[in-house]
Amino acid sequence: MITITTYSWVPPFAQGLVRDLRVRWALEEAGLPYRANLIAHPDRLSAGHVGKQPFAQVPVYEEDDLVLFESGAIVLHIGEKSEALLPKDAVAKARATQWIFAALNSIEQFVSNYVFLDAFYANEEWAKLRKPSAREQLVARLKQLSQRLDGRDYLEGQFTAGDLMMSSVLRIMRDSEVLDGLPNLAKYRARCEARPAFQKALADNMAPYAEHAPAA
Ligand SMILES: N[C@@H](CCC(=O)N[C@@H](CS)C(=O)NCC(=O)O)C(=O)O
Repeated sequence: MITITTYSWVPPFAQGLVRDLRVRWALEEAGLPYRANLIAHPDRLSAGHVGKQPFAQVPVYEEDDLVLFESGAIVLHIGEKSEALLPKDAVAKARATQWIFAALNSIEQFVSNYVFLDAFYANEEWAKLRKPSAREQLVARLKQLSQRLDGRDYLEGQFTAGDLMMSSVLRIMRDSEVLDGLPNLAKYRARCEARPAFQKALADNMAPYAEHAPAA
């Protein structure tokens, strides 16, 4: 049985964003059953966990003898198991795969650089000074993505693991209004998130938080 390790509880600003969501979504699209191994946030530092995830983060994916970290590598691995995520045709598969890397390498760093300023450093003077240039860099990248998406529903015409990862990265901006200026990207994110597999994954990602919420 595939096992996904993730946190039993995270603060509200992170709920619905923890990266096990990407993995759960991929498993739902592929129709593969799995179980969740929930750990408390401090337990990410345990020797046992760091042995599986060297950066003391989640998610971790386990399947028989295989232990994987990095959500991109995990989604790629799951994608190999299902044409719902990666086409069999070599060219189509390579094109879908490039979007997984584009999401993680060419977009996510700009999203994180911007969103983290408010999420973690909102009261820091340096963060206030950095915000306009971080936003400018982010918007420049998003405009390029928006142009490429053009009139398509999905980046390569049909939904692939590349869309799963790209829309997951766009989701990190859910509390910002940045996508308001790029309506085709906002609609693209909504289209991806309307998929039943995403909705199931999100419900399962959120369910443990109510049960494990710290006593007030
Ligand atoms: N590049 C990693 C990033 C993993 C990551 O950022 N995990 C976060 C949760 S979404 C985490 O465990 N953060 C805990 C911490 O750094 O304290 C991946 O995509 O799997």
